[in-house]
Amino acid sequence: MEFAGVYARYHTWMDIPEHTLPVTLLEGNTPLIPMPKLAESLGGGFSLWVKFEGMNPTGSFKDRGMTIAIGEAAGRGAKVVICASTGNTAASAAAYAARAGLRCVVLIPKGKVAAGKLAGAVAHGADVIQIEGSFDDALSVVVEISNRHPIALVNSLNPYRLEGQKTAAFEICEILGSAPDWLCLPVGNAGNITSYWMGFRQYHAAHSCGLPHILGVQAQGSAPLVLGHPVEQPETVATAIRIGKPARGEEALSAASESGGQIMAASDDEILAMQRLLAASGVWVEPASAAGLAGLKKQLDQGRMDVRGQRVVAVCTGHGMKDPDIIAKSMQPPALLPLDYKAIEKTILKGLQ
Ligand code: AN7
Repeated sequence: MEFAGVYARYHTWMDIPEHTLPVTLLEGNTPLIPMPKLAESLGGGFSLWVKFEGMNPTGSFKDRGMTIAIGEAAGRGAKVVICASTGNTAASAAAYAARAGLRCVVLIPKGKVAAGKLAGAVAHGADVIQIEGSFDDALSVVVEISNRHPIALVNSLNPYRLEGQKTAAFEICEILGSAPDWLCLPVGNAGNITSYWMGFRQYHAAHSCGLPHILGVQAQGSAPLVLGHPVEQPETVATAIRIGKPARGEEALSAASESGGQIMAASDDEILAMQRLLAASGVWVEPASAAGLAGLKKQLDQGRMDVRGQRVVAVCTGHGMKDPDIIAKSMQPPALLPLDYKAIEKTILKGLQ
C-alpha cells in the first residue's frame, strides 16, 4: 500500500473533528534503524533501534502533529495560525501552513534558535518574531493572543497535535510486532512523551501489543520535571528543549510513572558525547535528539537500569543538519591546505598511519 502521510494512514485512530482536511507532506513512516554497534558500546546484551524522526519533511517529529493541527485549523476556516517555538515547531508550522494557504506567525526566543530551523520558517514564508525572553514567555504570549483573536494555536496545547504525534508509537509496534520494553526520548514541552504514551496505550487496547517503560530525558540546565518546579532561566546546548515550564508536564509525569519508567536529566556534555556516538554510527541528530540515549547510557553506566535481553527504542526527534553550528563548535574544524599535491598527499597519508 502506498504511504500517503499520517492522516491517510491513521485518521480512523484519531479523535479529530470531521472537518479536518488532509494537509500533508507525506510525513511519518520514518525509519526504525537497528543500532548494534551503539548497543555494544553501551554494554551490549540488548537490542537497540533509533526511530529517526529527523527523516520527516521538515526534519523533525513535529510534522506528524502539524499535519493534523493545520488540517483541523484549515477545515474550520482559520486564516492564521500561531505558535511559540524553540525552532522545530516553527519550521513545521510554517511548511504546513504554506501547504494549506494559511498565514503563519511564530514567536521565538532571540538568539536561541538553531540556524536551520529559523531559515526553514523564513523560507516557508512565516512571519517570524524574535522576543527578548524565553520559549516559556513566548508560549504565554501566543496562548493569550489565540484566546483573544481568531488565530489558531498550533503548539502542543492543541490536542490535535498529540493525535498526529501518537502515530509514531503505532509505527514502532507495527515494525517490531509488539511494543519495545523501553522507549527513550527527550522531553521539552512534554507533548511528545504524552503522545507516545497515548499511542502505545491505544495500540495495546486494540492489539494487545504490550506497553513500554518510558524514559524521558531533560537537559540538566532545564529540568523542571526532575526538580519538581519550573525553571525560570533554562539553559542548555540542546536549545530545542530549553524549556522551563512544560505545558504538558503533568501528563509527562503520569506517562513515566504509569509505564514504570522515569524522567531524568542528562548534562550538556553527556548529550554532546551521545550526539557524536550516534554520528559515529551514521545517524546525525541535533543535540536535543541525543538526550534520550544520553539518559539511557547514564542509567546503564550507573547500574540503575538493566536492559539485558530487552528491546529498546530511542526516539531521535530531529535531524543534525538543522543545527550545524554545534558541530563547528564541538569538533575539530577541517584542515585547510594550499592546492599543492605533495602537501595534500602528506596529510592524507599521515591520517592513514
Ligand atoms: C528536536 O520546536 O518545543 O517534549 O518549539 O525540537 O514534545 O516539547 C521542540 C521540542 C525534542 C521536545 N526534540 O519535545 C519547539 C519545541 C526536538 C525538539 C523536543 C523538541 P516536546
